[in-house]
Amino acid sequence: MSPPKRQQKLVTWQLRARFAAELSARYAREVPAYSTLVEVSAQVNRDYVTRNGDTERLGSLERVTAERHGAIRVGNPAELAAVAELFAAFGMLPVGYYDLRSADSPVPVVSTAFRPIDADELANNPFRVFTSMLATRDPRYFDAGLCARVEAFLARRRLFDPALLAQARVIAAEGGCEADEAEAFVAAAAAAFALSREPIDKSWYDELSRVSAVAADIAGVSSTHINHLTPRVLDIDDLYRRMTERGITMIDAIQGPPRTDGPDVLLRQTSFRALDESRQFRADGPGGGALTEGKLRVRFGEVEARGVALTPRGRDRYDAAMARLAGDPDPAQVWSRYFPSTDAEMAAEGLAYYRRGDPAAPVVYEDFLPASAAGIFRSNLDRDTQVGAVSEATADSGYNVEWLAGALDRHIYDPYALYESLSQEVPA
Ligand code: OOG
Ligand code: NI
Repeated sequence: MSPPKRQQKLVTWQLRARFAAELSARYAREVPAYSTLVEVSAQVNRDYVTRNGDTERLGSLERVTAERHGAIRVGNPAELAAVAELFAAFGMLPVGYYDLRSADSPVPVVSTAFRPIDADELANNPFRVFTSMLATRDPRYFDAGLCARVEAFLARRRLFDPALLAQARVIAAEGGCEADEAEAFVAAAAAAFALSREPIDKSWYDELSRVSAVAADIAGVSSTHINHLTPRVLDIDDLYRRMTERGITMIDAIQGPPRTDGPDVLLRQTSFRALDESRQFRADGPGGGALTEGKLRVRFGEVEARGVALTPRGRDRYDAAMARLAGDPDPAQVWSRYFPSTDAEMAAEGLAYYRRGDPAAPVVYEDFLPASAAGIFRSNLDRDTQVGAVSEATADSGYNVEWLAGALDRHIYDPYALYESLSQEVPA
């Protein structure tokens, strides 16, 4: 008799790494420019290591090379709660609250980021997903009639198989699962974020597009999808140059802080538009209406570089510097009036988090920036509706971090509290 096959258990971070890898493989098959981006990113990172030799400072080369963030958009609190349930199986918990309606270029969503929070989990695989929910209660975008129709549409669709969510709950509670089960679970979870090939109801999609392209992308279709996956590079200026040389038009300047000789802080990002993709549209008419081929651009490419996490004091400084930078011909010079040029001074002035105060051990910024996020949203739209300034009456329409915690029935982690505790941890 042969001995029973010993099953190998996969723990949370291994599931998360597989989930990220599976999403990445799927995205690469469908969005060719993404494959190019991943390839060029890996080269940039290898060359950076060769040039500098100092790469472990902001995470191991292994971590950085596998590192991705994704973005998804959902329609209502129930969908967001389902996402939270699924991601919990991968050790991805909601961190932070972003209200992109109050960005310079407003988008009708409120968002959080699902990500690991512990030092070892982050070191093993920091996969994170920026997750936005349509703000249907905001009357600047949705009048009462449209709000009701959007909510009814959303209530009828189902983003995830209930069996998948039930399995996610068990895996989250047990901190992993057997290898066999993992394979099917990861595949099913990744498949839930594929771009739907179902025909799109043209008049409904167009009506929502007139409100906001983001509203149409979220509530004009029957499912959610990964709209970008972002690799991380150690030198984003180098990446930008190389992508441009390869003939890929990067749409933006690099968002976030300028390049300086000092320590990298927070997050710098840039993106490019993906190509049009063919989709089927259903015209109105008796019996459902005829199908026609159309084009949509809903998926794009983005890349990022991460630096040290700023303290609230550092963040205030950052916001002040960014306000002064706008349009200045010499951004690095402006920057130097706000930030010192060494980690030692950053640490001494309490501007950024370092492990046990050691300037050689920065705590990496793991989150997002509302201004870049809104910029990323907008730069990938053909056009979007401009709304008026926020009035007192509609300032938040009841959305805020407490509301989000209640809607998810989960704690929303405060990024600063997490960085603070990472900075105090005794290294293993
Ligand atoms: C999310 C945009 C935010 C980022 O990197 O700031 C984001 C979206 O387009 O859905 O991913
Ligand atoms: Ni992004």
